[in-house]
Amino acid sequence: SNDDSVVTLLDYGAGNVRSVRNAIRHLGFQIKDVQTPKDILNARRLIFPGVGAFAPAMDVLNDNGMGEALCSYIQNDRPFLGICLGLQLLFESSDENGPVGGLGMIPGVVGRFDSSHGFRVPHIGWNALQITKDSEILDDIGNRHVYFVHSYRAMPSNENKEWISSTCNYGDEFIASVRRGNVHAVQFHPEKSGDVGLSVLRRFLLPKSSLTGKRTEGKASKLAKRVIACLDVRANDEGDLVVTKGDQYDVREHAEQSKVRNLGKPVELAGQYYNDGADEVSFLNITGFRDFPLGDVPMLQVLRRASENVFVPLTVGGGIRDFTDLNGRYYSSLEVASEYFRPGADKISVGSDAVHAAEEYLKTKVKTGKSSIEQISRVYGNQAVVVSIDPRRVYLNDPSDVEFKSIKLTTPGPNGEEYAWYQCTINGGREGRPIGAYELAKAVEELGAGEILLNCIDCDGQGKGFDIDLVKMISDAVSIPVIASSGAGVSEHFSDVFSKTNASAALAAGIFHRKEVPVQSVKEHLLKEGIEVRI
Ligand code: 1PR
Repeated sequence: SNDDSVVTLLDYGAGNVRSVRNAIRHLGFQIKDVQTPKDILNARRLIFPGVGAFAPAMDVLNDNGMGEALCSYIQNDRPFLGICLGLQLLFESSDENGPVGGLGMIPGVVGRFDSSHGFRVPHIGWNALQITKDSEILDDIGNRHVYFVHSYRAMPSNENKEWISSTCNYGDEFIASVRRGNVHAVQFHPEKSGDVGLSVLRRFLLPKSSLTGKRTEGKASKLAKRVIACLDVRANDEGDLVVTKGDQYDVREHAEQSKVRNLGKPVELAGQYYNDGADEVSFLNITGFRDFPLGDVPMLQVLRRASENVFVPLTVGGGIRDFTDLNGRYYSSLEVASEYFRPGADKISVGSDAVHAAEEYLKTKVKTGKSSIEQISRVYGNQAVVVSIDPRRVYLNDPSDVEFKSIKLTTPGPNGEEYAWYQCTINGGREGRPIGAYELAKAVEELGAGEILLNCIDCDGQGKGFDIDLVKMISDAVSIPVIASSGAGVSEHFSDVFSKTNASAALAAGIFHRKEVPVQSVKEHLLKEGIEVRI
């Protein structure tokens, strides 16, 4: 095509590249999908957002001549932008379920992050970059943060140093971007990195002559602590999807004839939180345990519309499990999750079904591969699977009264109890199960969860702060990132949870919906306290 507004996209169908499509469209470009190797050779500019695992991606490229076309396109110095796995595939090989051979354009082996020095894997979140050479597409970044999500990375060496345009630190120094002539690739996700990320795409897409501004220096930063806005969504009594918020999971108004509390429209609020600087937005379909989520067309519509304007990661949860509908048609939890990924979710969150899976796994010690966590992480990667834990405190006088891990409380219980264990619940807190938050967290990590969203029913909606004892126990027990949730009332609660625990992120709902504390004030407070955040 000769049309300057057309971008060719290589999407081999392994996962969700909807956010890349949304970002390209948002910048005013049209997308032409690669169907044959010839489409690659004829592209004016090509974007390759690699998704999924390394080996299956290479299989697709090797099977149909796409890989060969890609190599010749790159060797001819044609405009190219690889994203995430689209960077890794350019290297010689990867250790991901391997060694597996890559396209071999850049010397080096892609290896797994070493989690032994306390660095959680996957590497999820926002870092600033050490920009090492003129890269043009990174010119607007400076000291601002970009979003990463990956467990494997390429490392700088003498053999590949002429390719490197920026690096980043996470345990080791790794390659954040490469550039040679018109060929660019980035390990981070520009389509999920807010304004800064959109500027990277814009600089790649627009002709050089139309670009202004000059390169700003950047210095690598630590991984930033994330601030997440959460929208609990359900249909109200009129059947409209609304953002609601409970007190200890009770979402009904107490005065007004028990109506579902309505705090706004999901798409609008998501857009507002994005503009306010939220690092991520989560939607929890809180009646998903009861209703069939795929019957919930409005929820899919909410995701589709939100993802058109929100360029940070979106998580969606509620009702992810194997399901048989009224007509007897069976849907695997993977199919249910795929329906959420397709309209724009970057991660899905599993609640009740994770509890069942963990109980089963602890009983049998066998990984069947059939749980929703295993099914979804196998196809979309661990980083796409969040487990939402909904525990309730059970006070104890004597920790040996239960078989579950208990903790000595900082503040004793109502009858002076010094200990508590945290009982997992399902179905929105309605049913307690014989498993503790600690046991669940460890089990789901082994099953392949990439992150834990740690709620606490006792603290939910109370505005008295996060349950520091609980967050500390869980974030010390696992090596995947933990999101602290429930109870935020003021900015200080965020600095408290980050300074006293190993939480990677903190999530709040009520204070943002009621406009008591804007996201921006939380960020400014954290910055003032010397905590690394994305501003
Ligand atoms: O079990 O896989 O169908 O998933 C259901 C999901 O819906 C779970 O993630 C569960 O946490 C959530 N959920 C179910 N019922 C409710 C409810 O409130 N009645 N909401 C519910 C959970 C908790 C947090 C909340 C924080 C912060 N919401 O997400 O946003 O506690 O609130 P705060 O800052 O106002 O204190 P499945």
